[in-house]
Amino acid sequence: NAPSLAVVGVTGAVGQEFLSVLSDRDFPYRSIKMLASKRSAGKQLSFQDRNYTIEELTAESFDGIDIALFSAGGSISKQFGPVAVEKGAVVVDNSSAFRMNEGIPLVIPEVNPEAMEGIKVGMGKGALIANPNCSTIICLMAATPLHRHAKVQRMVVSTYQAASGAGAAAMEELELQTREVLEGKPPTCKIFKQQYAFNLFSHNAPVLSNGYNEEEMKLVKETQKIWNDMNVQVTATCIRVPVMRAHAESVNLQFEKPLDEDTAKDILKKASGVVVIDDRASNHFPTPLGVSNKDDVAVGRIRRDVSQEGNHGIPSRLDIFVCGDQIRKGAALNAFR
Ligand code: 11C
Repeated sequence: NAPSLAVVGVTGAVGQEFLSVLSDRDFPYRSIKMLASKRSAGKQLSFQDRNYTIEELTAESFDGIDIALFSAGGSISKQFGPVAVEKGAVVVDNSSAFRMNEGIPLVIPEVNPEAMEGIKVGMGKGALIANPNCSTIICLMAATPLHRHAKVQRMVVSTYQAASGAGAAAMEELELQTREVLEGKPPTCKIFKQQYAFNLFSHNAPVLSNGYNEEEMKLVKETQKIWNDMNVQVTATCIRVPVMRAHAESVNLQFEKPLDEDTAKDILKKASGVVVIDDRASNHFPTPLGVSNKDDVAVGRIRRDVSQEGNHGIPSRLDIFVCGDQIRKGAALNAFR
């Protein structure tokens, strides 16, 4: 019996991508409820040759729902996630609201599917699964196959994050500002406080007392939870770049055991959800545009870290460069595997 679905935040960038992924994967369902805020309620939405009326999200929205896909921000998840679970739905929540809660599985299906063990859809027994932050998903899709082989001790991540991570309105702002700047007009700054087109800046998440911003600390803490290893050392610098919908990340990995670049390349070529683009001769490597609208994360620039030359010649540090579609693998697709 195919499940009944609810998409919460269906008008947002991730909500729309949930629908694309449902369609692309021919995901079976018997009914689907399109849920959003009061502002969007009553609007029409066409999906798979059917017209739907967007409904206002209320506690009653989840009566008879088997799977609820949430992407409407943390406060909506906090308010309605537990209600949906109480009513027997399996909630996949894309917000940060419950990610670090003990007992809530934080899952990348290719990395730690075991964390979802025991959760069953359509049995009337609700559960909540948290989707990690997009930059964590993209990073760990590439780092985990190597971690399984040689155990990561320390990881240094630098991100180049797209507009889509800040939502559909930020994508519109990037497009509008680009036009404005080219026309010599002052850029409209509504979502971000500063000019975004032809610029880049430190990630817009709040900066914490330790000097890291929240986005950076998500990479630290989510990695430790997903890998179930509180000792793995992670540091990150997160930057917003004027790219539309795919994140790029430079990752330096220090392993416990030796791992040379050829072995690493072979491991990544066999990894599910990963493609290797690493053509040194023609300087061809992953790009955000190249992975846009794609399911797989692309990895390249796989090379030995030369700063370890003095390390008794033991190849145990590598640099890699990863790109992944933020909306698709970084959010919507991750909910489906
Ligand atoms: C970004 N990753 O690219 C962020 C946005 O915890 O789900 C998503 C924040 C989150 O800006």
